[in-house]
Amino acid sequence: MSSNLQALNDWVDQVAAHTRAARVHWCDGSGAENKRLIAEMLESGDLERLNPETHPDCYLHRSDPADVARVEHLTFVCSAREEDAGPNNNWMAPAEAHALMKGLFAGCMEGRTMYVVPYCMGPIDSPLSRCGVEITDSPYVVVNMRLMTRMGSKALERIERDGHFVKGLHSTGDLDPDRRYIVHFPEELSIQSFGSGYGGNALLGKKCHALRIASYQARTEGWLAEHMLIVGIENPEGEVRYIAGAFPSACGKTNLAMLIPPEAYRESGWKVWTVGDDICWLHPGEDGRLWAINPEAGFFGVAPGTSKKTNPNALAMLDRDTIFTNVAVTEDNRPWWEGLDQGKPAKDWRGRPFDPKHGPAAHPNSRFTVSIDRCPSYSDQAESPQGVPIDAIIFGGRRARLAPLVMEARDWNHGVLLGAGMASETTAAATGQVGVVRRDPMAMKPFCGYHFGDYWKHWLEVGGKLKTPPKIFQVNWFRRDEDGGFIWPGFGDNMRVLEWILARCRGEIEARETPVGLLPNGGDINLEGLDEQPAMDELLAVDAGEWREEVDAVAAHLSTFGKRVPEALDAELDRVRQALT
Ligand code: GTP
Ligand code: SPV
Ligand code: MN
Repeated sequence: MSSNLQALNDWVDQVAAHTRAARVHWCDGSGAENKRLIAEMLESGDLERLNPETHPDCYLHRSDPADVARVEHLTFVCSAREEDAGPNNNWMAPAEAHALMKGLFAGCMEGRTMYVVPYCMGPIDSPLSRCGVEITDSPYVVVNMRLMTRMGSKALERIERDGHFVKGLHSTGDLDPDRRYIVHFPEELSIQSFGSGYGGNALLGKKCHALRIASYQARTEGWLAEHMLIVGIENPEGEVRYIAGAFPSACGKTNLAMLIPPEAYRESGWKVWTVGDDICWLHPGEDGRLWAINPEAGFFGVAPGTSKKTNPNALAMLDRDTIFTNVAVTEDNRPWWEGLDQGKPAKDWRGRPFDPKHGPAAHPNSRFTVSIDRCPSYSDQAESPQGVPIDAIIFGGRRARLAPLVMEARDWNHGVLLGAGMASETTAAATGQVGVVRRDPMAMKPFCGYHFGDYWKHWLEVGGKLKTPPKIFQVNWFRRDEDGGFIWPGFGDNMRVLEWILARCRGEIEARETPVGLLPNGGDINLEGLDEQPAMDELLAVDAGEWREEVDAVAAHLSTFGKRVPEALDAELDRVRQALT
């Protein structure tokens, strides 16, 4: 097979020759193809079948123990000029990167099948969608791409119509961490990834294409590619309003995207509709609003912490047609992870008999891959070619202290400052130390394909052109008390905060002005039905002294981006500083 696009055929031929692949397989995305690949992986040991009675068509993949998360220190943006990648990225000169990768890929698929995976990010017929082709030697990547994107013949047809596509080249290589590189060529619209089979390192449609490459394209084309969930909230009158939310990796996007409202809300008719849980492409519409599509078609969600209590919608979709990566298994071969409220682990994520001395049974970054249409709260607007209109954007992070439960920006520019100043405790989603506070602007630190200074300027420009920009909020579900426990119950109860946010968007409720933003008045967050009353005074406090330190820390952070930081952002920060003194 081949395509009727010469550029694609030539590239495939050239890669096949260079990697010395034994066979080339063009993926059509069919059920039969998927079945065949699964059977081969069961045979090779890449996959294990989970309990077919409790979990039909569910499989477990155990990755290499040294390949369990994104590797930010080995991820590069190779723009022609170093300054265009910015201090927020590792940079390598394109020629050097091409030479390095050429060496690594030489002969790396000898004896192996090379898969050509055409995919479409976004609904096949949406003008906002973009396509790519990933060449990979990993059948695990193929079956994941089939769940995560619109993959196969339909995507290829669109690529042939469009005449262009993002080129992604991937090989698991020998999984040697010293020979692992994820490199991006934004100006060439291409990606090369070698030496990892895990998540965002290997499923190139996700972070590599839909964020790093797309953010670069979005800047020149006047839109935004963001690390955001998209959720619709239906009120008792039947009106649905959409919120987009940026939270760093493993900080609650999947959970918020499919939350189940507290009982009292459900009884009065509130409903939640899931559009996306990780990536959001935002386009200014002719009506002067921002419209959002989810470029993905599936979830690659964090398993630990997922339970009937915290995320029943997720649990409901994980009992069939799911690929689990690095979870533990029970005696009767059901998937298991920390926080799951039933069963106990027999084997840990590495396949060893479970022993707490070895650490958690499931890897903290263990994941499930499942098609989004399995989600009980999947929105009927999610496939809409023009997307959904966004009323509010929220920025959140894990902060044990300081950041209040919720706060509204006074206007778009102040909101951009809140996003640029975001900080969060690091998680297991990337290799490195966990639990240290780092600045993660707009939750895009690892994903913005160009200089953050230019990125903030772009944000200001996009907002400046909107007739009705979304209101911007900052939230924090992760405030801790003296004993280290979370003060806010979180999960479904986050609906209480979303209700306040939407009431603000509709101009239905007053807020308290503080130097750092607009906060709820006492009693305005609905706490009805909570067994324990959270310490709201603490959750909504603004300590001027601590905030002055924060403003200094944000200023220091912004200054690391030099002259490209827009003046309007510095001015906004000065305004906050003044207000605090
Ligand atoms: P990525 O897929 O890495 O981008 O992560 P994500 O932002 O989608 O995070 P996810 O929703 O998967 O949550 C990550 C972890 O945070 C899980 O262990 C959740 O159980 C936990 N979590 C999510 N929401 C809340 C919350 O409101 N409160 C608390 N305490 N924990 C939460
Ligand atoms: C994240 O780390 O933000 C993820 C998982 O969503 S990965 O696909 O590995 O990027
Ligand atoms: Mn993510």
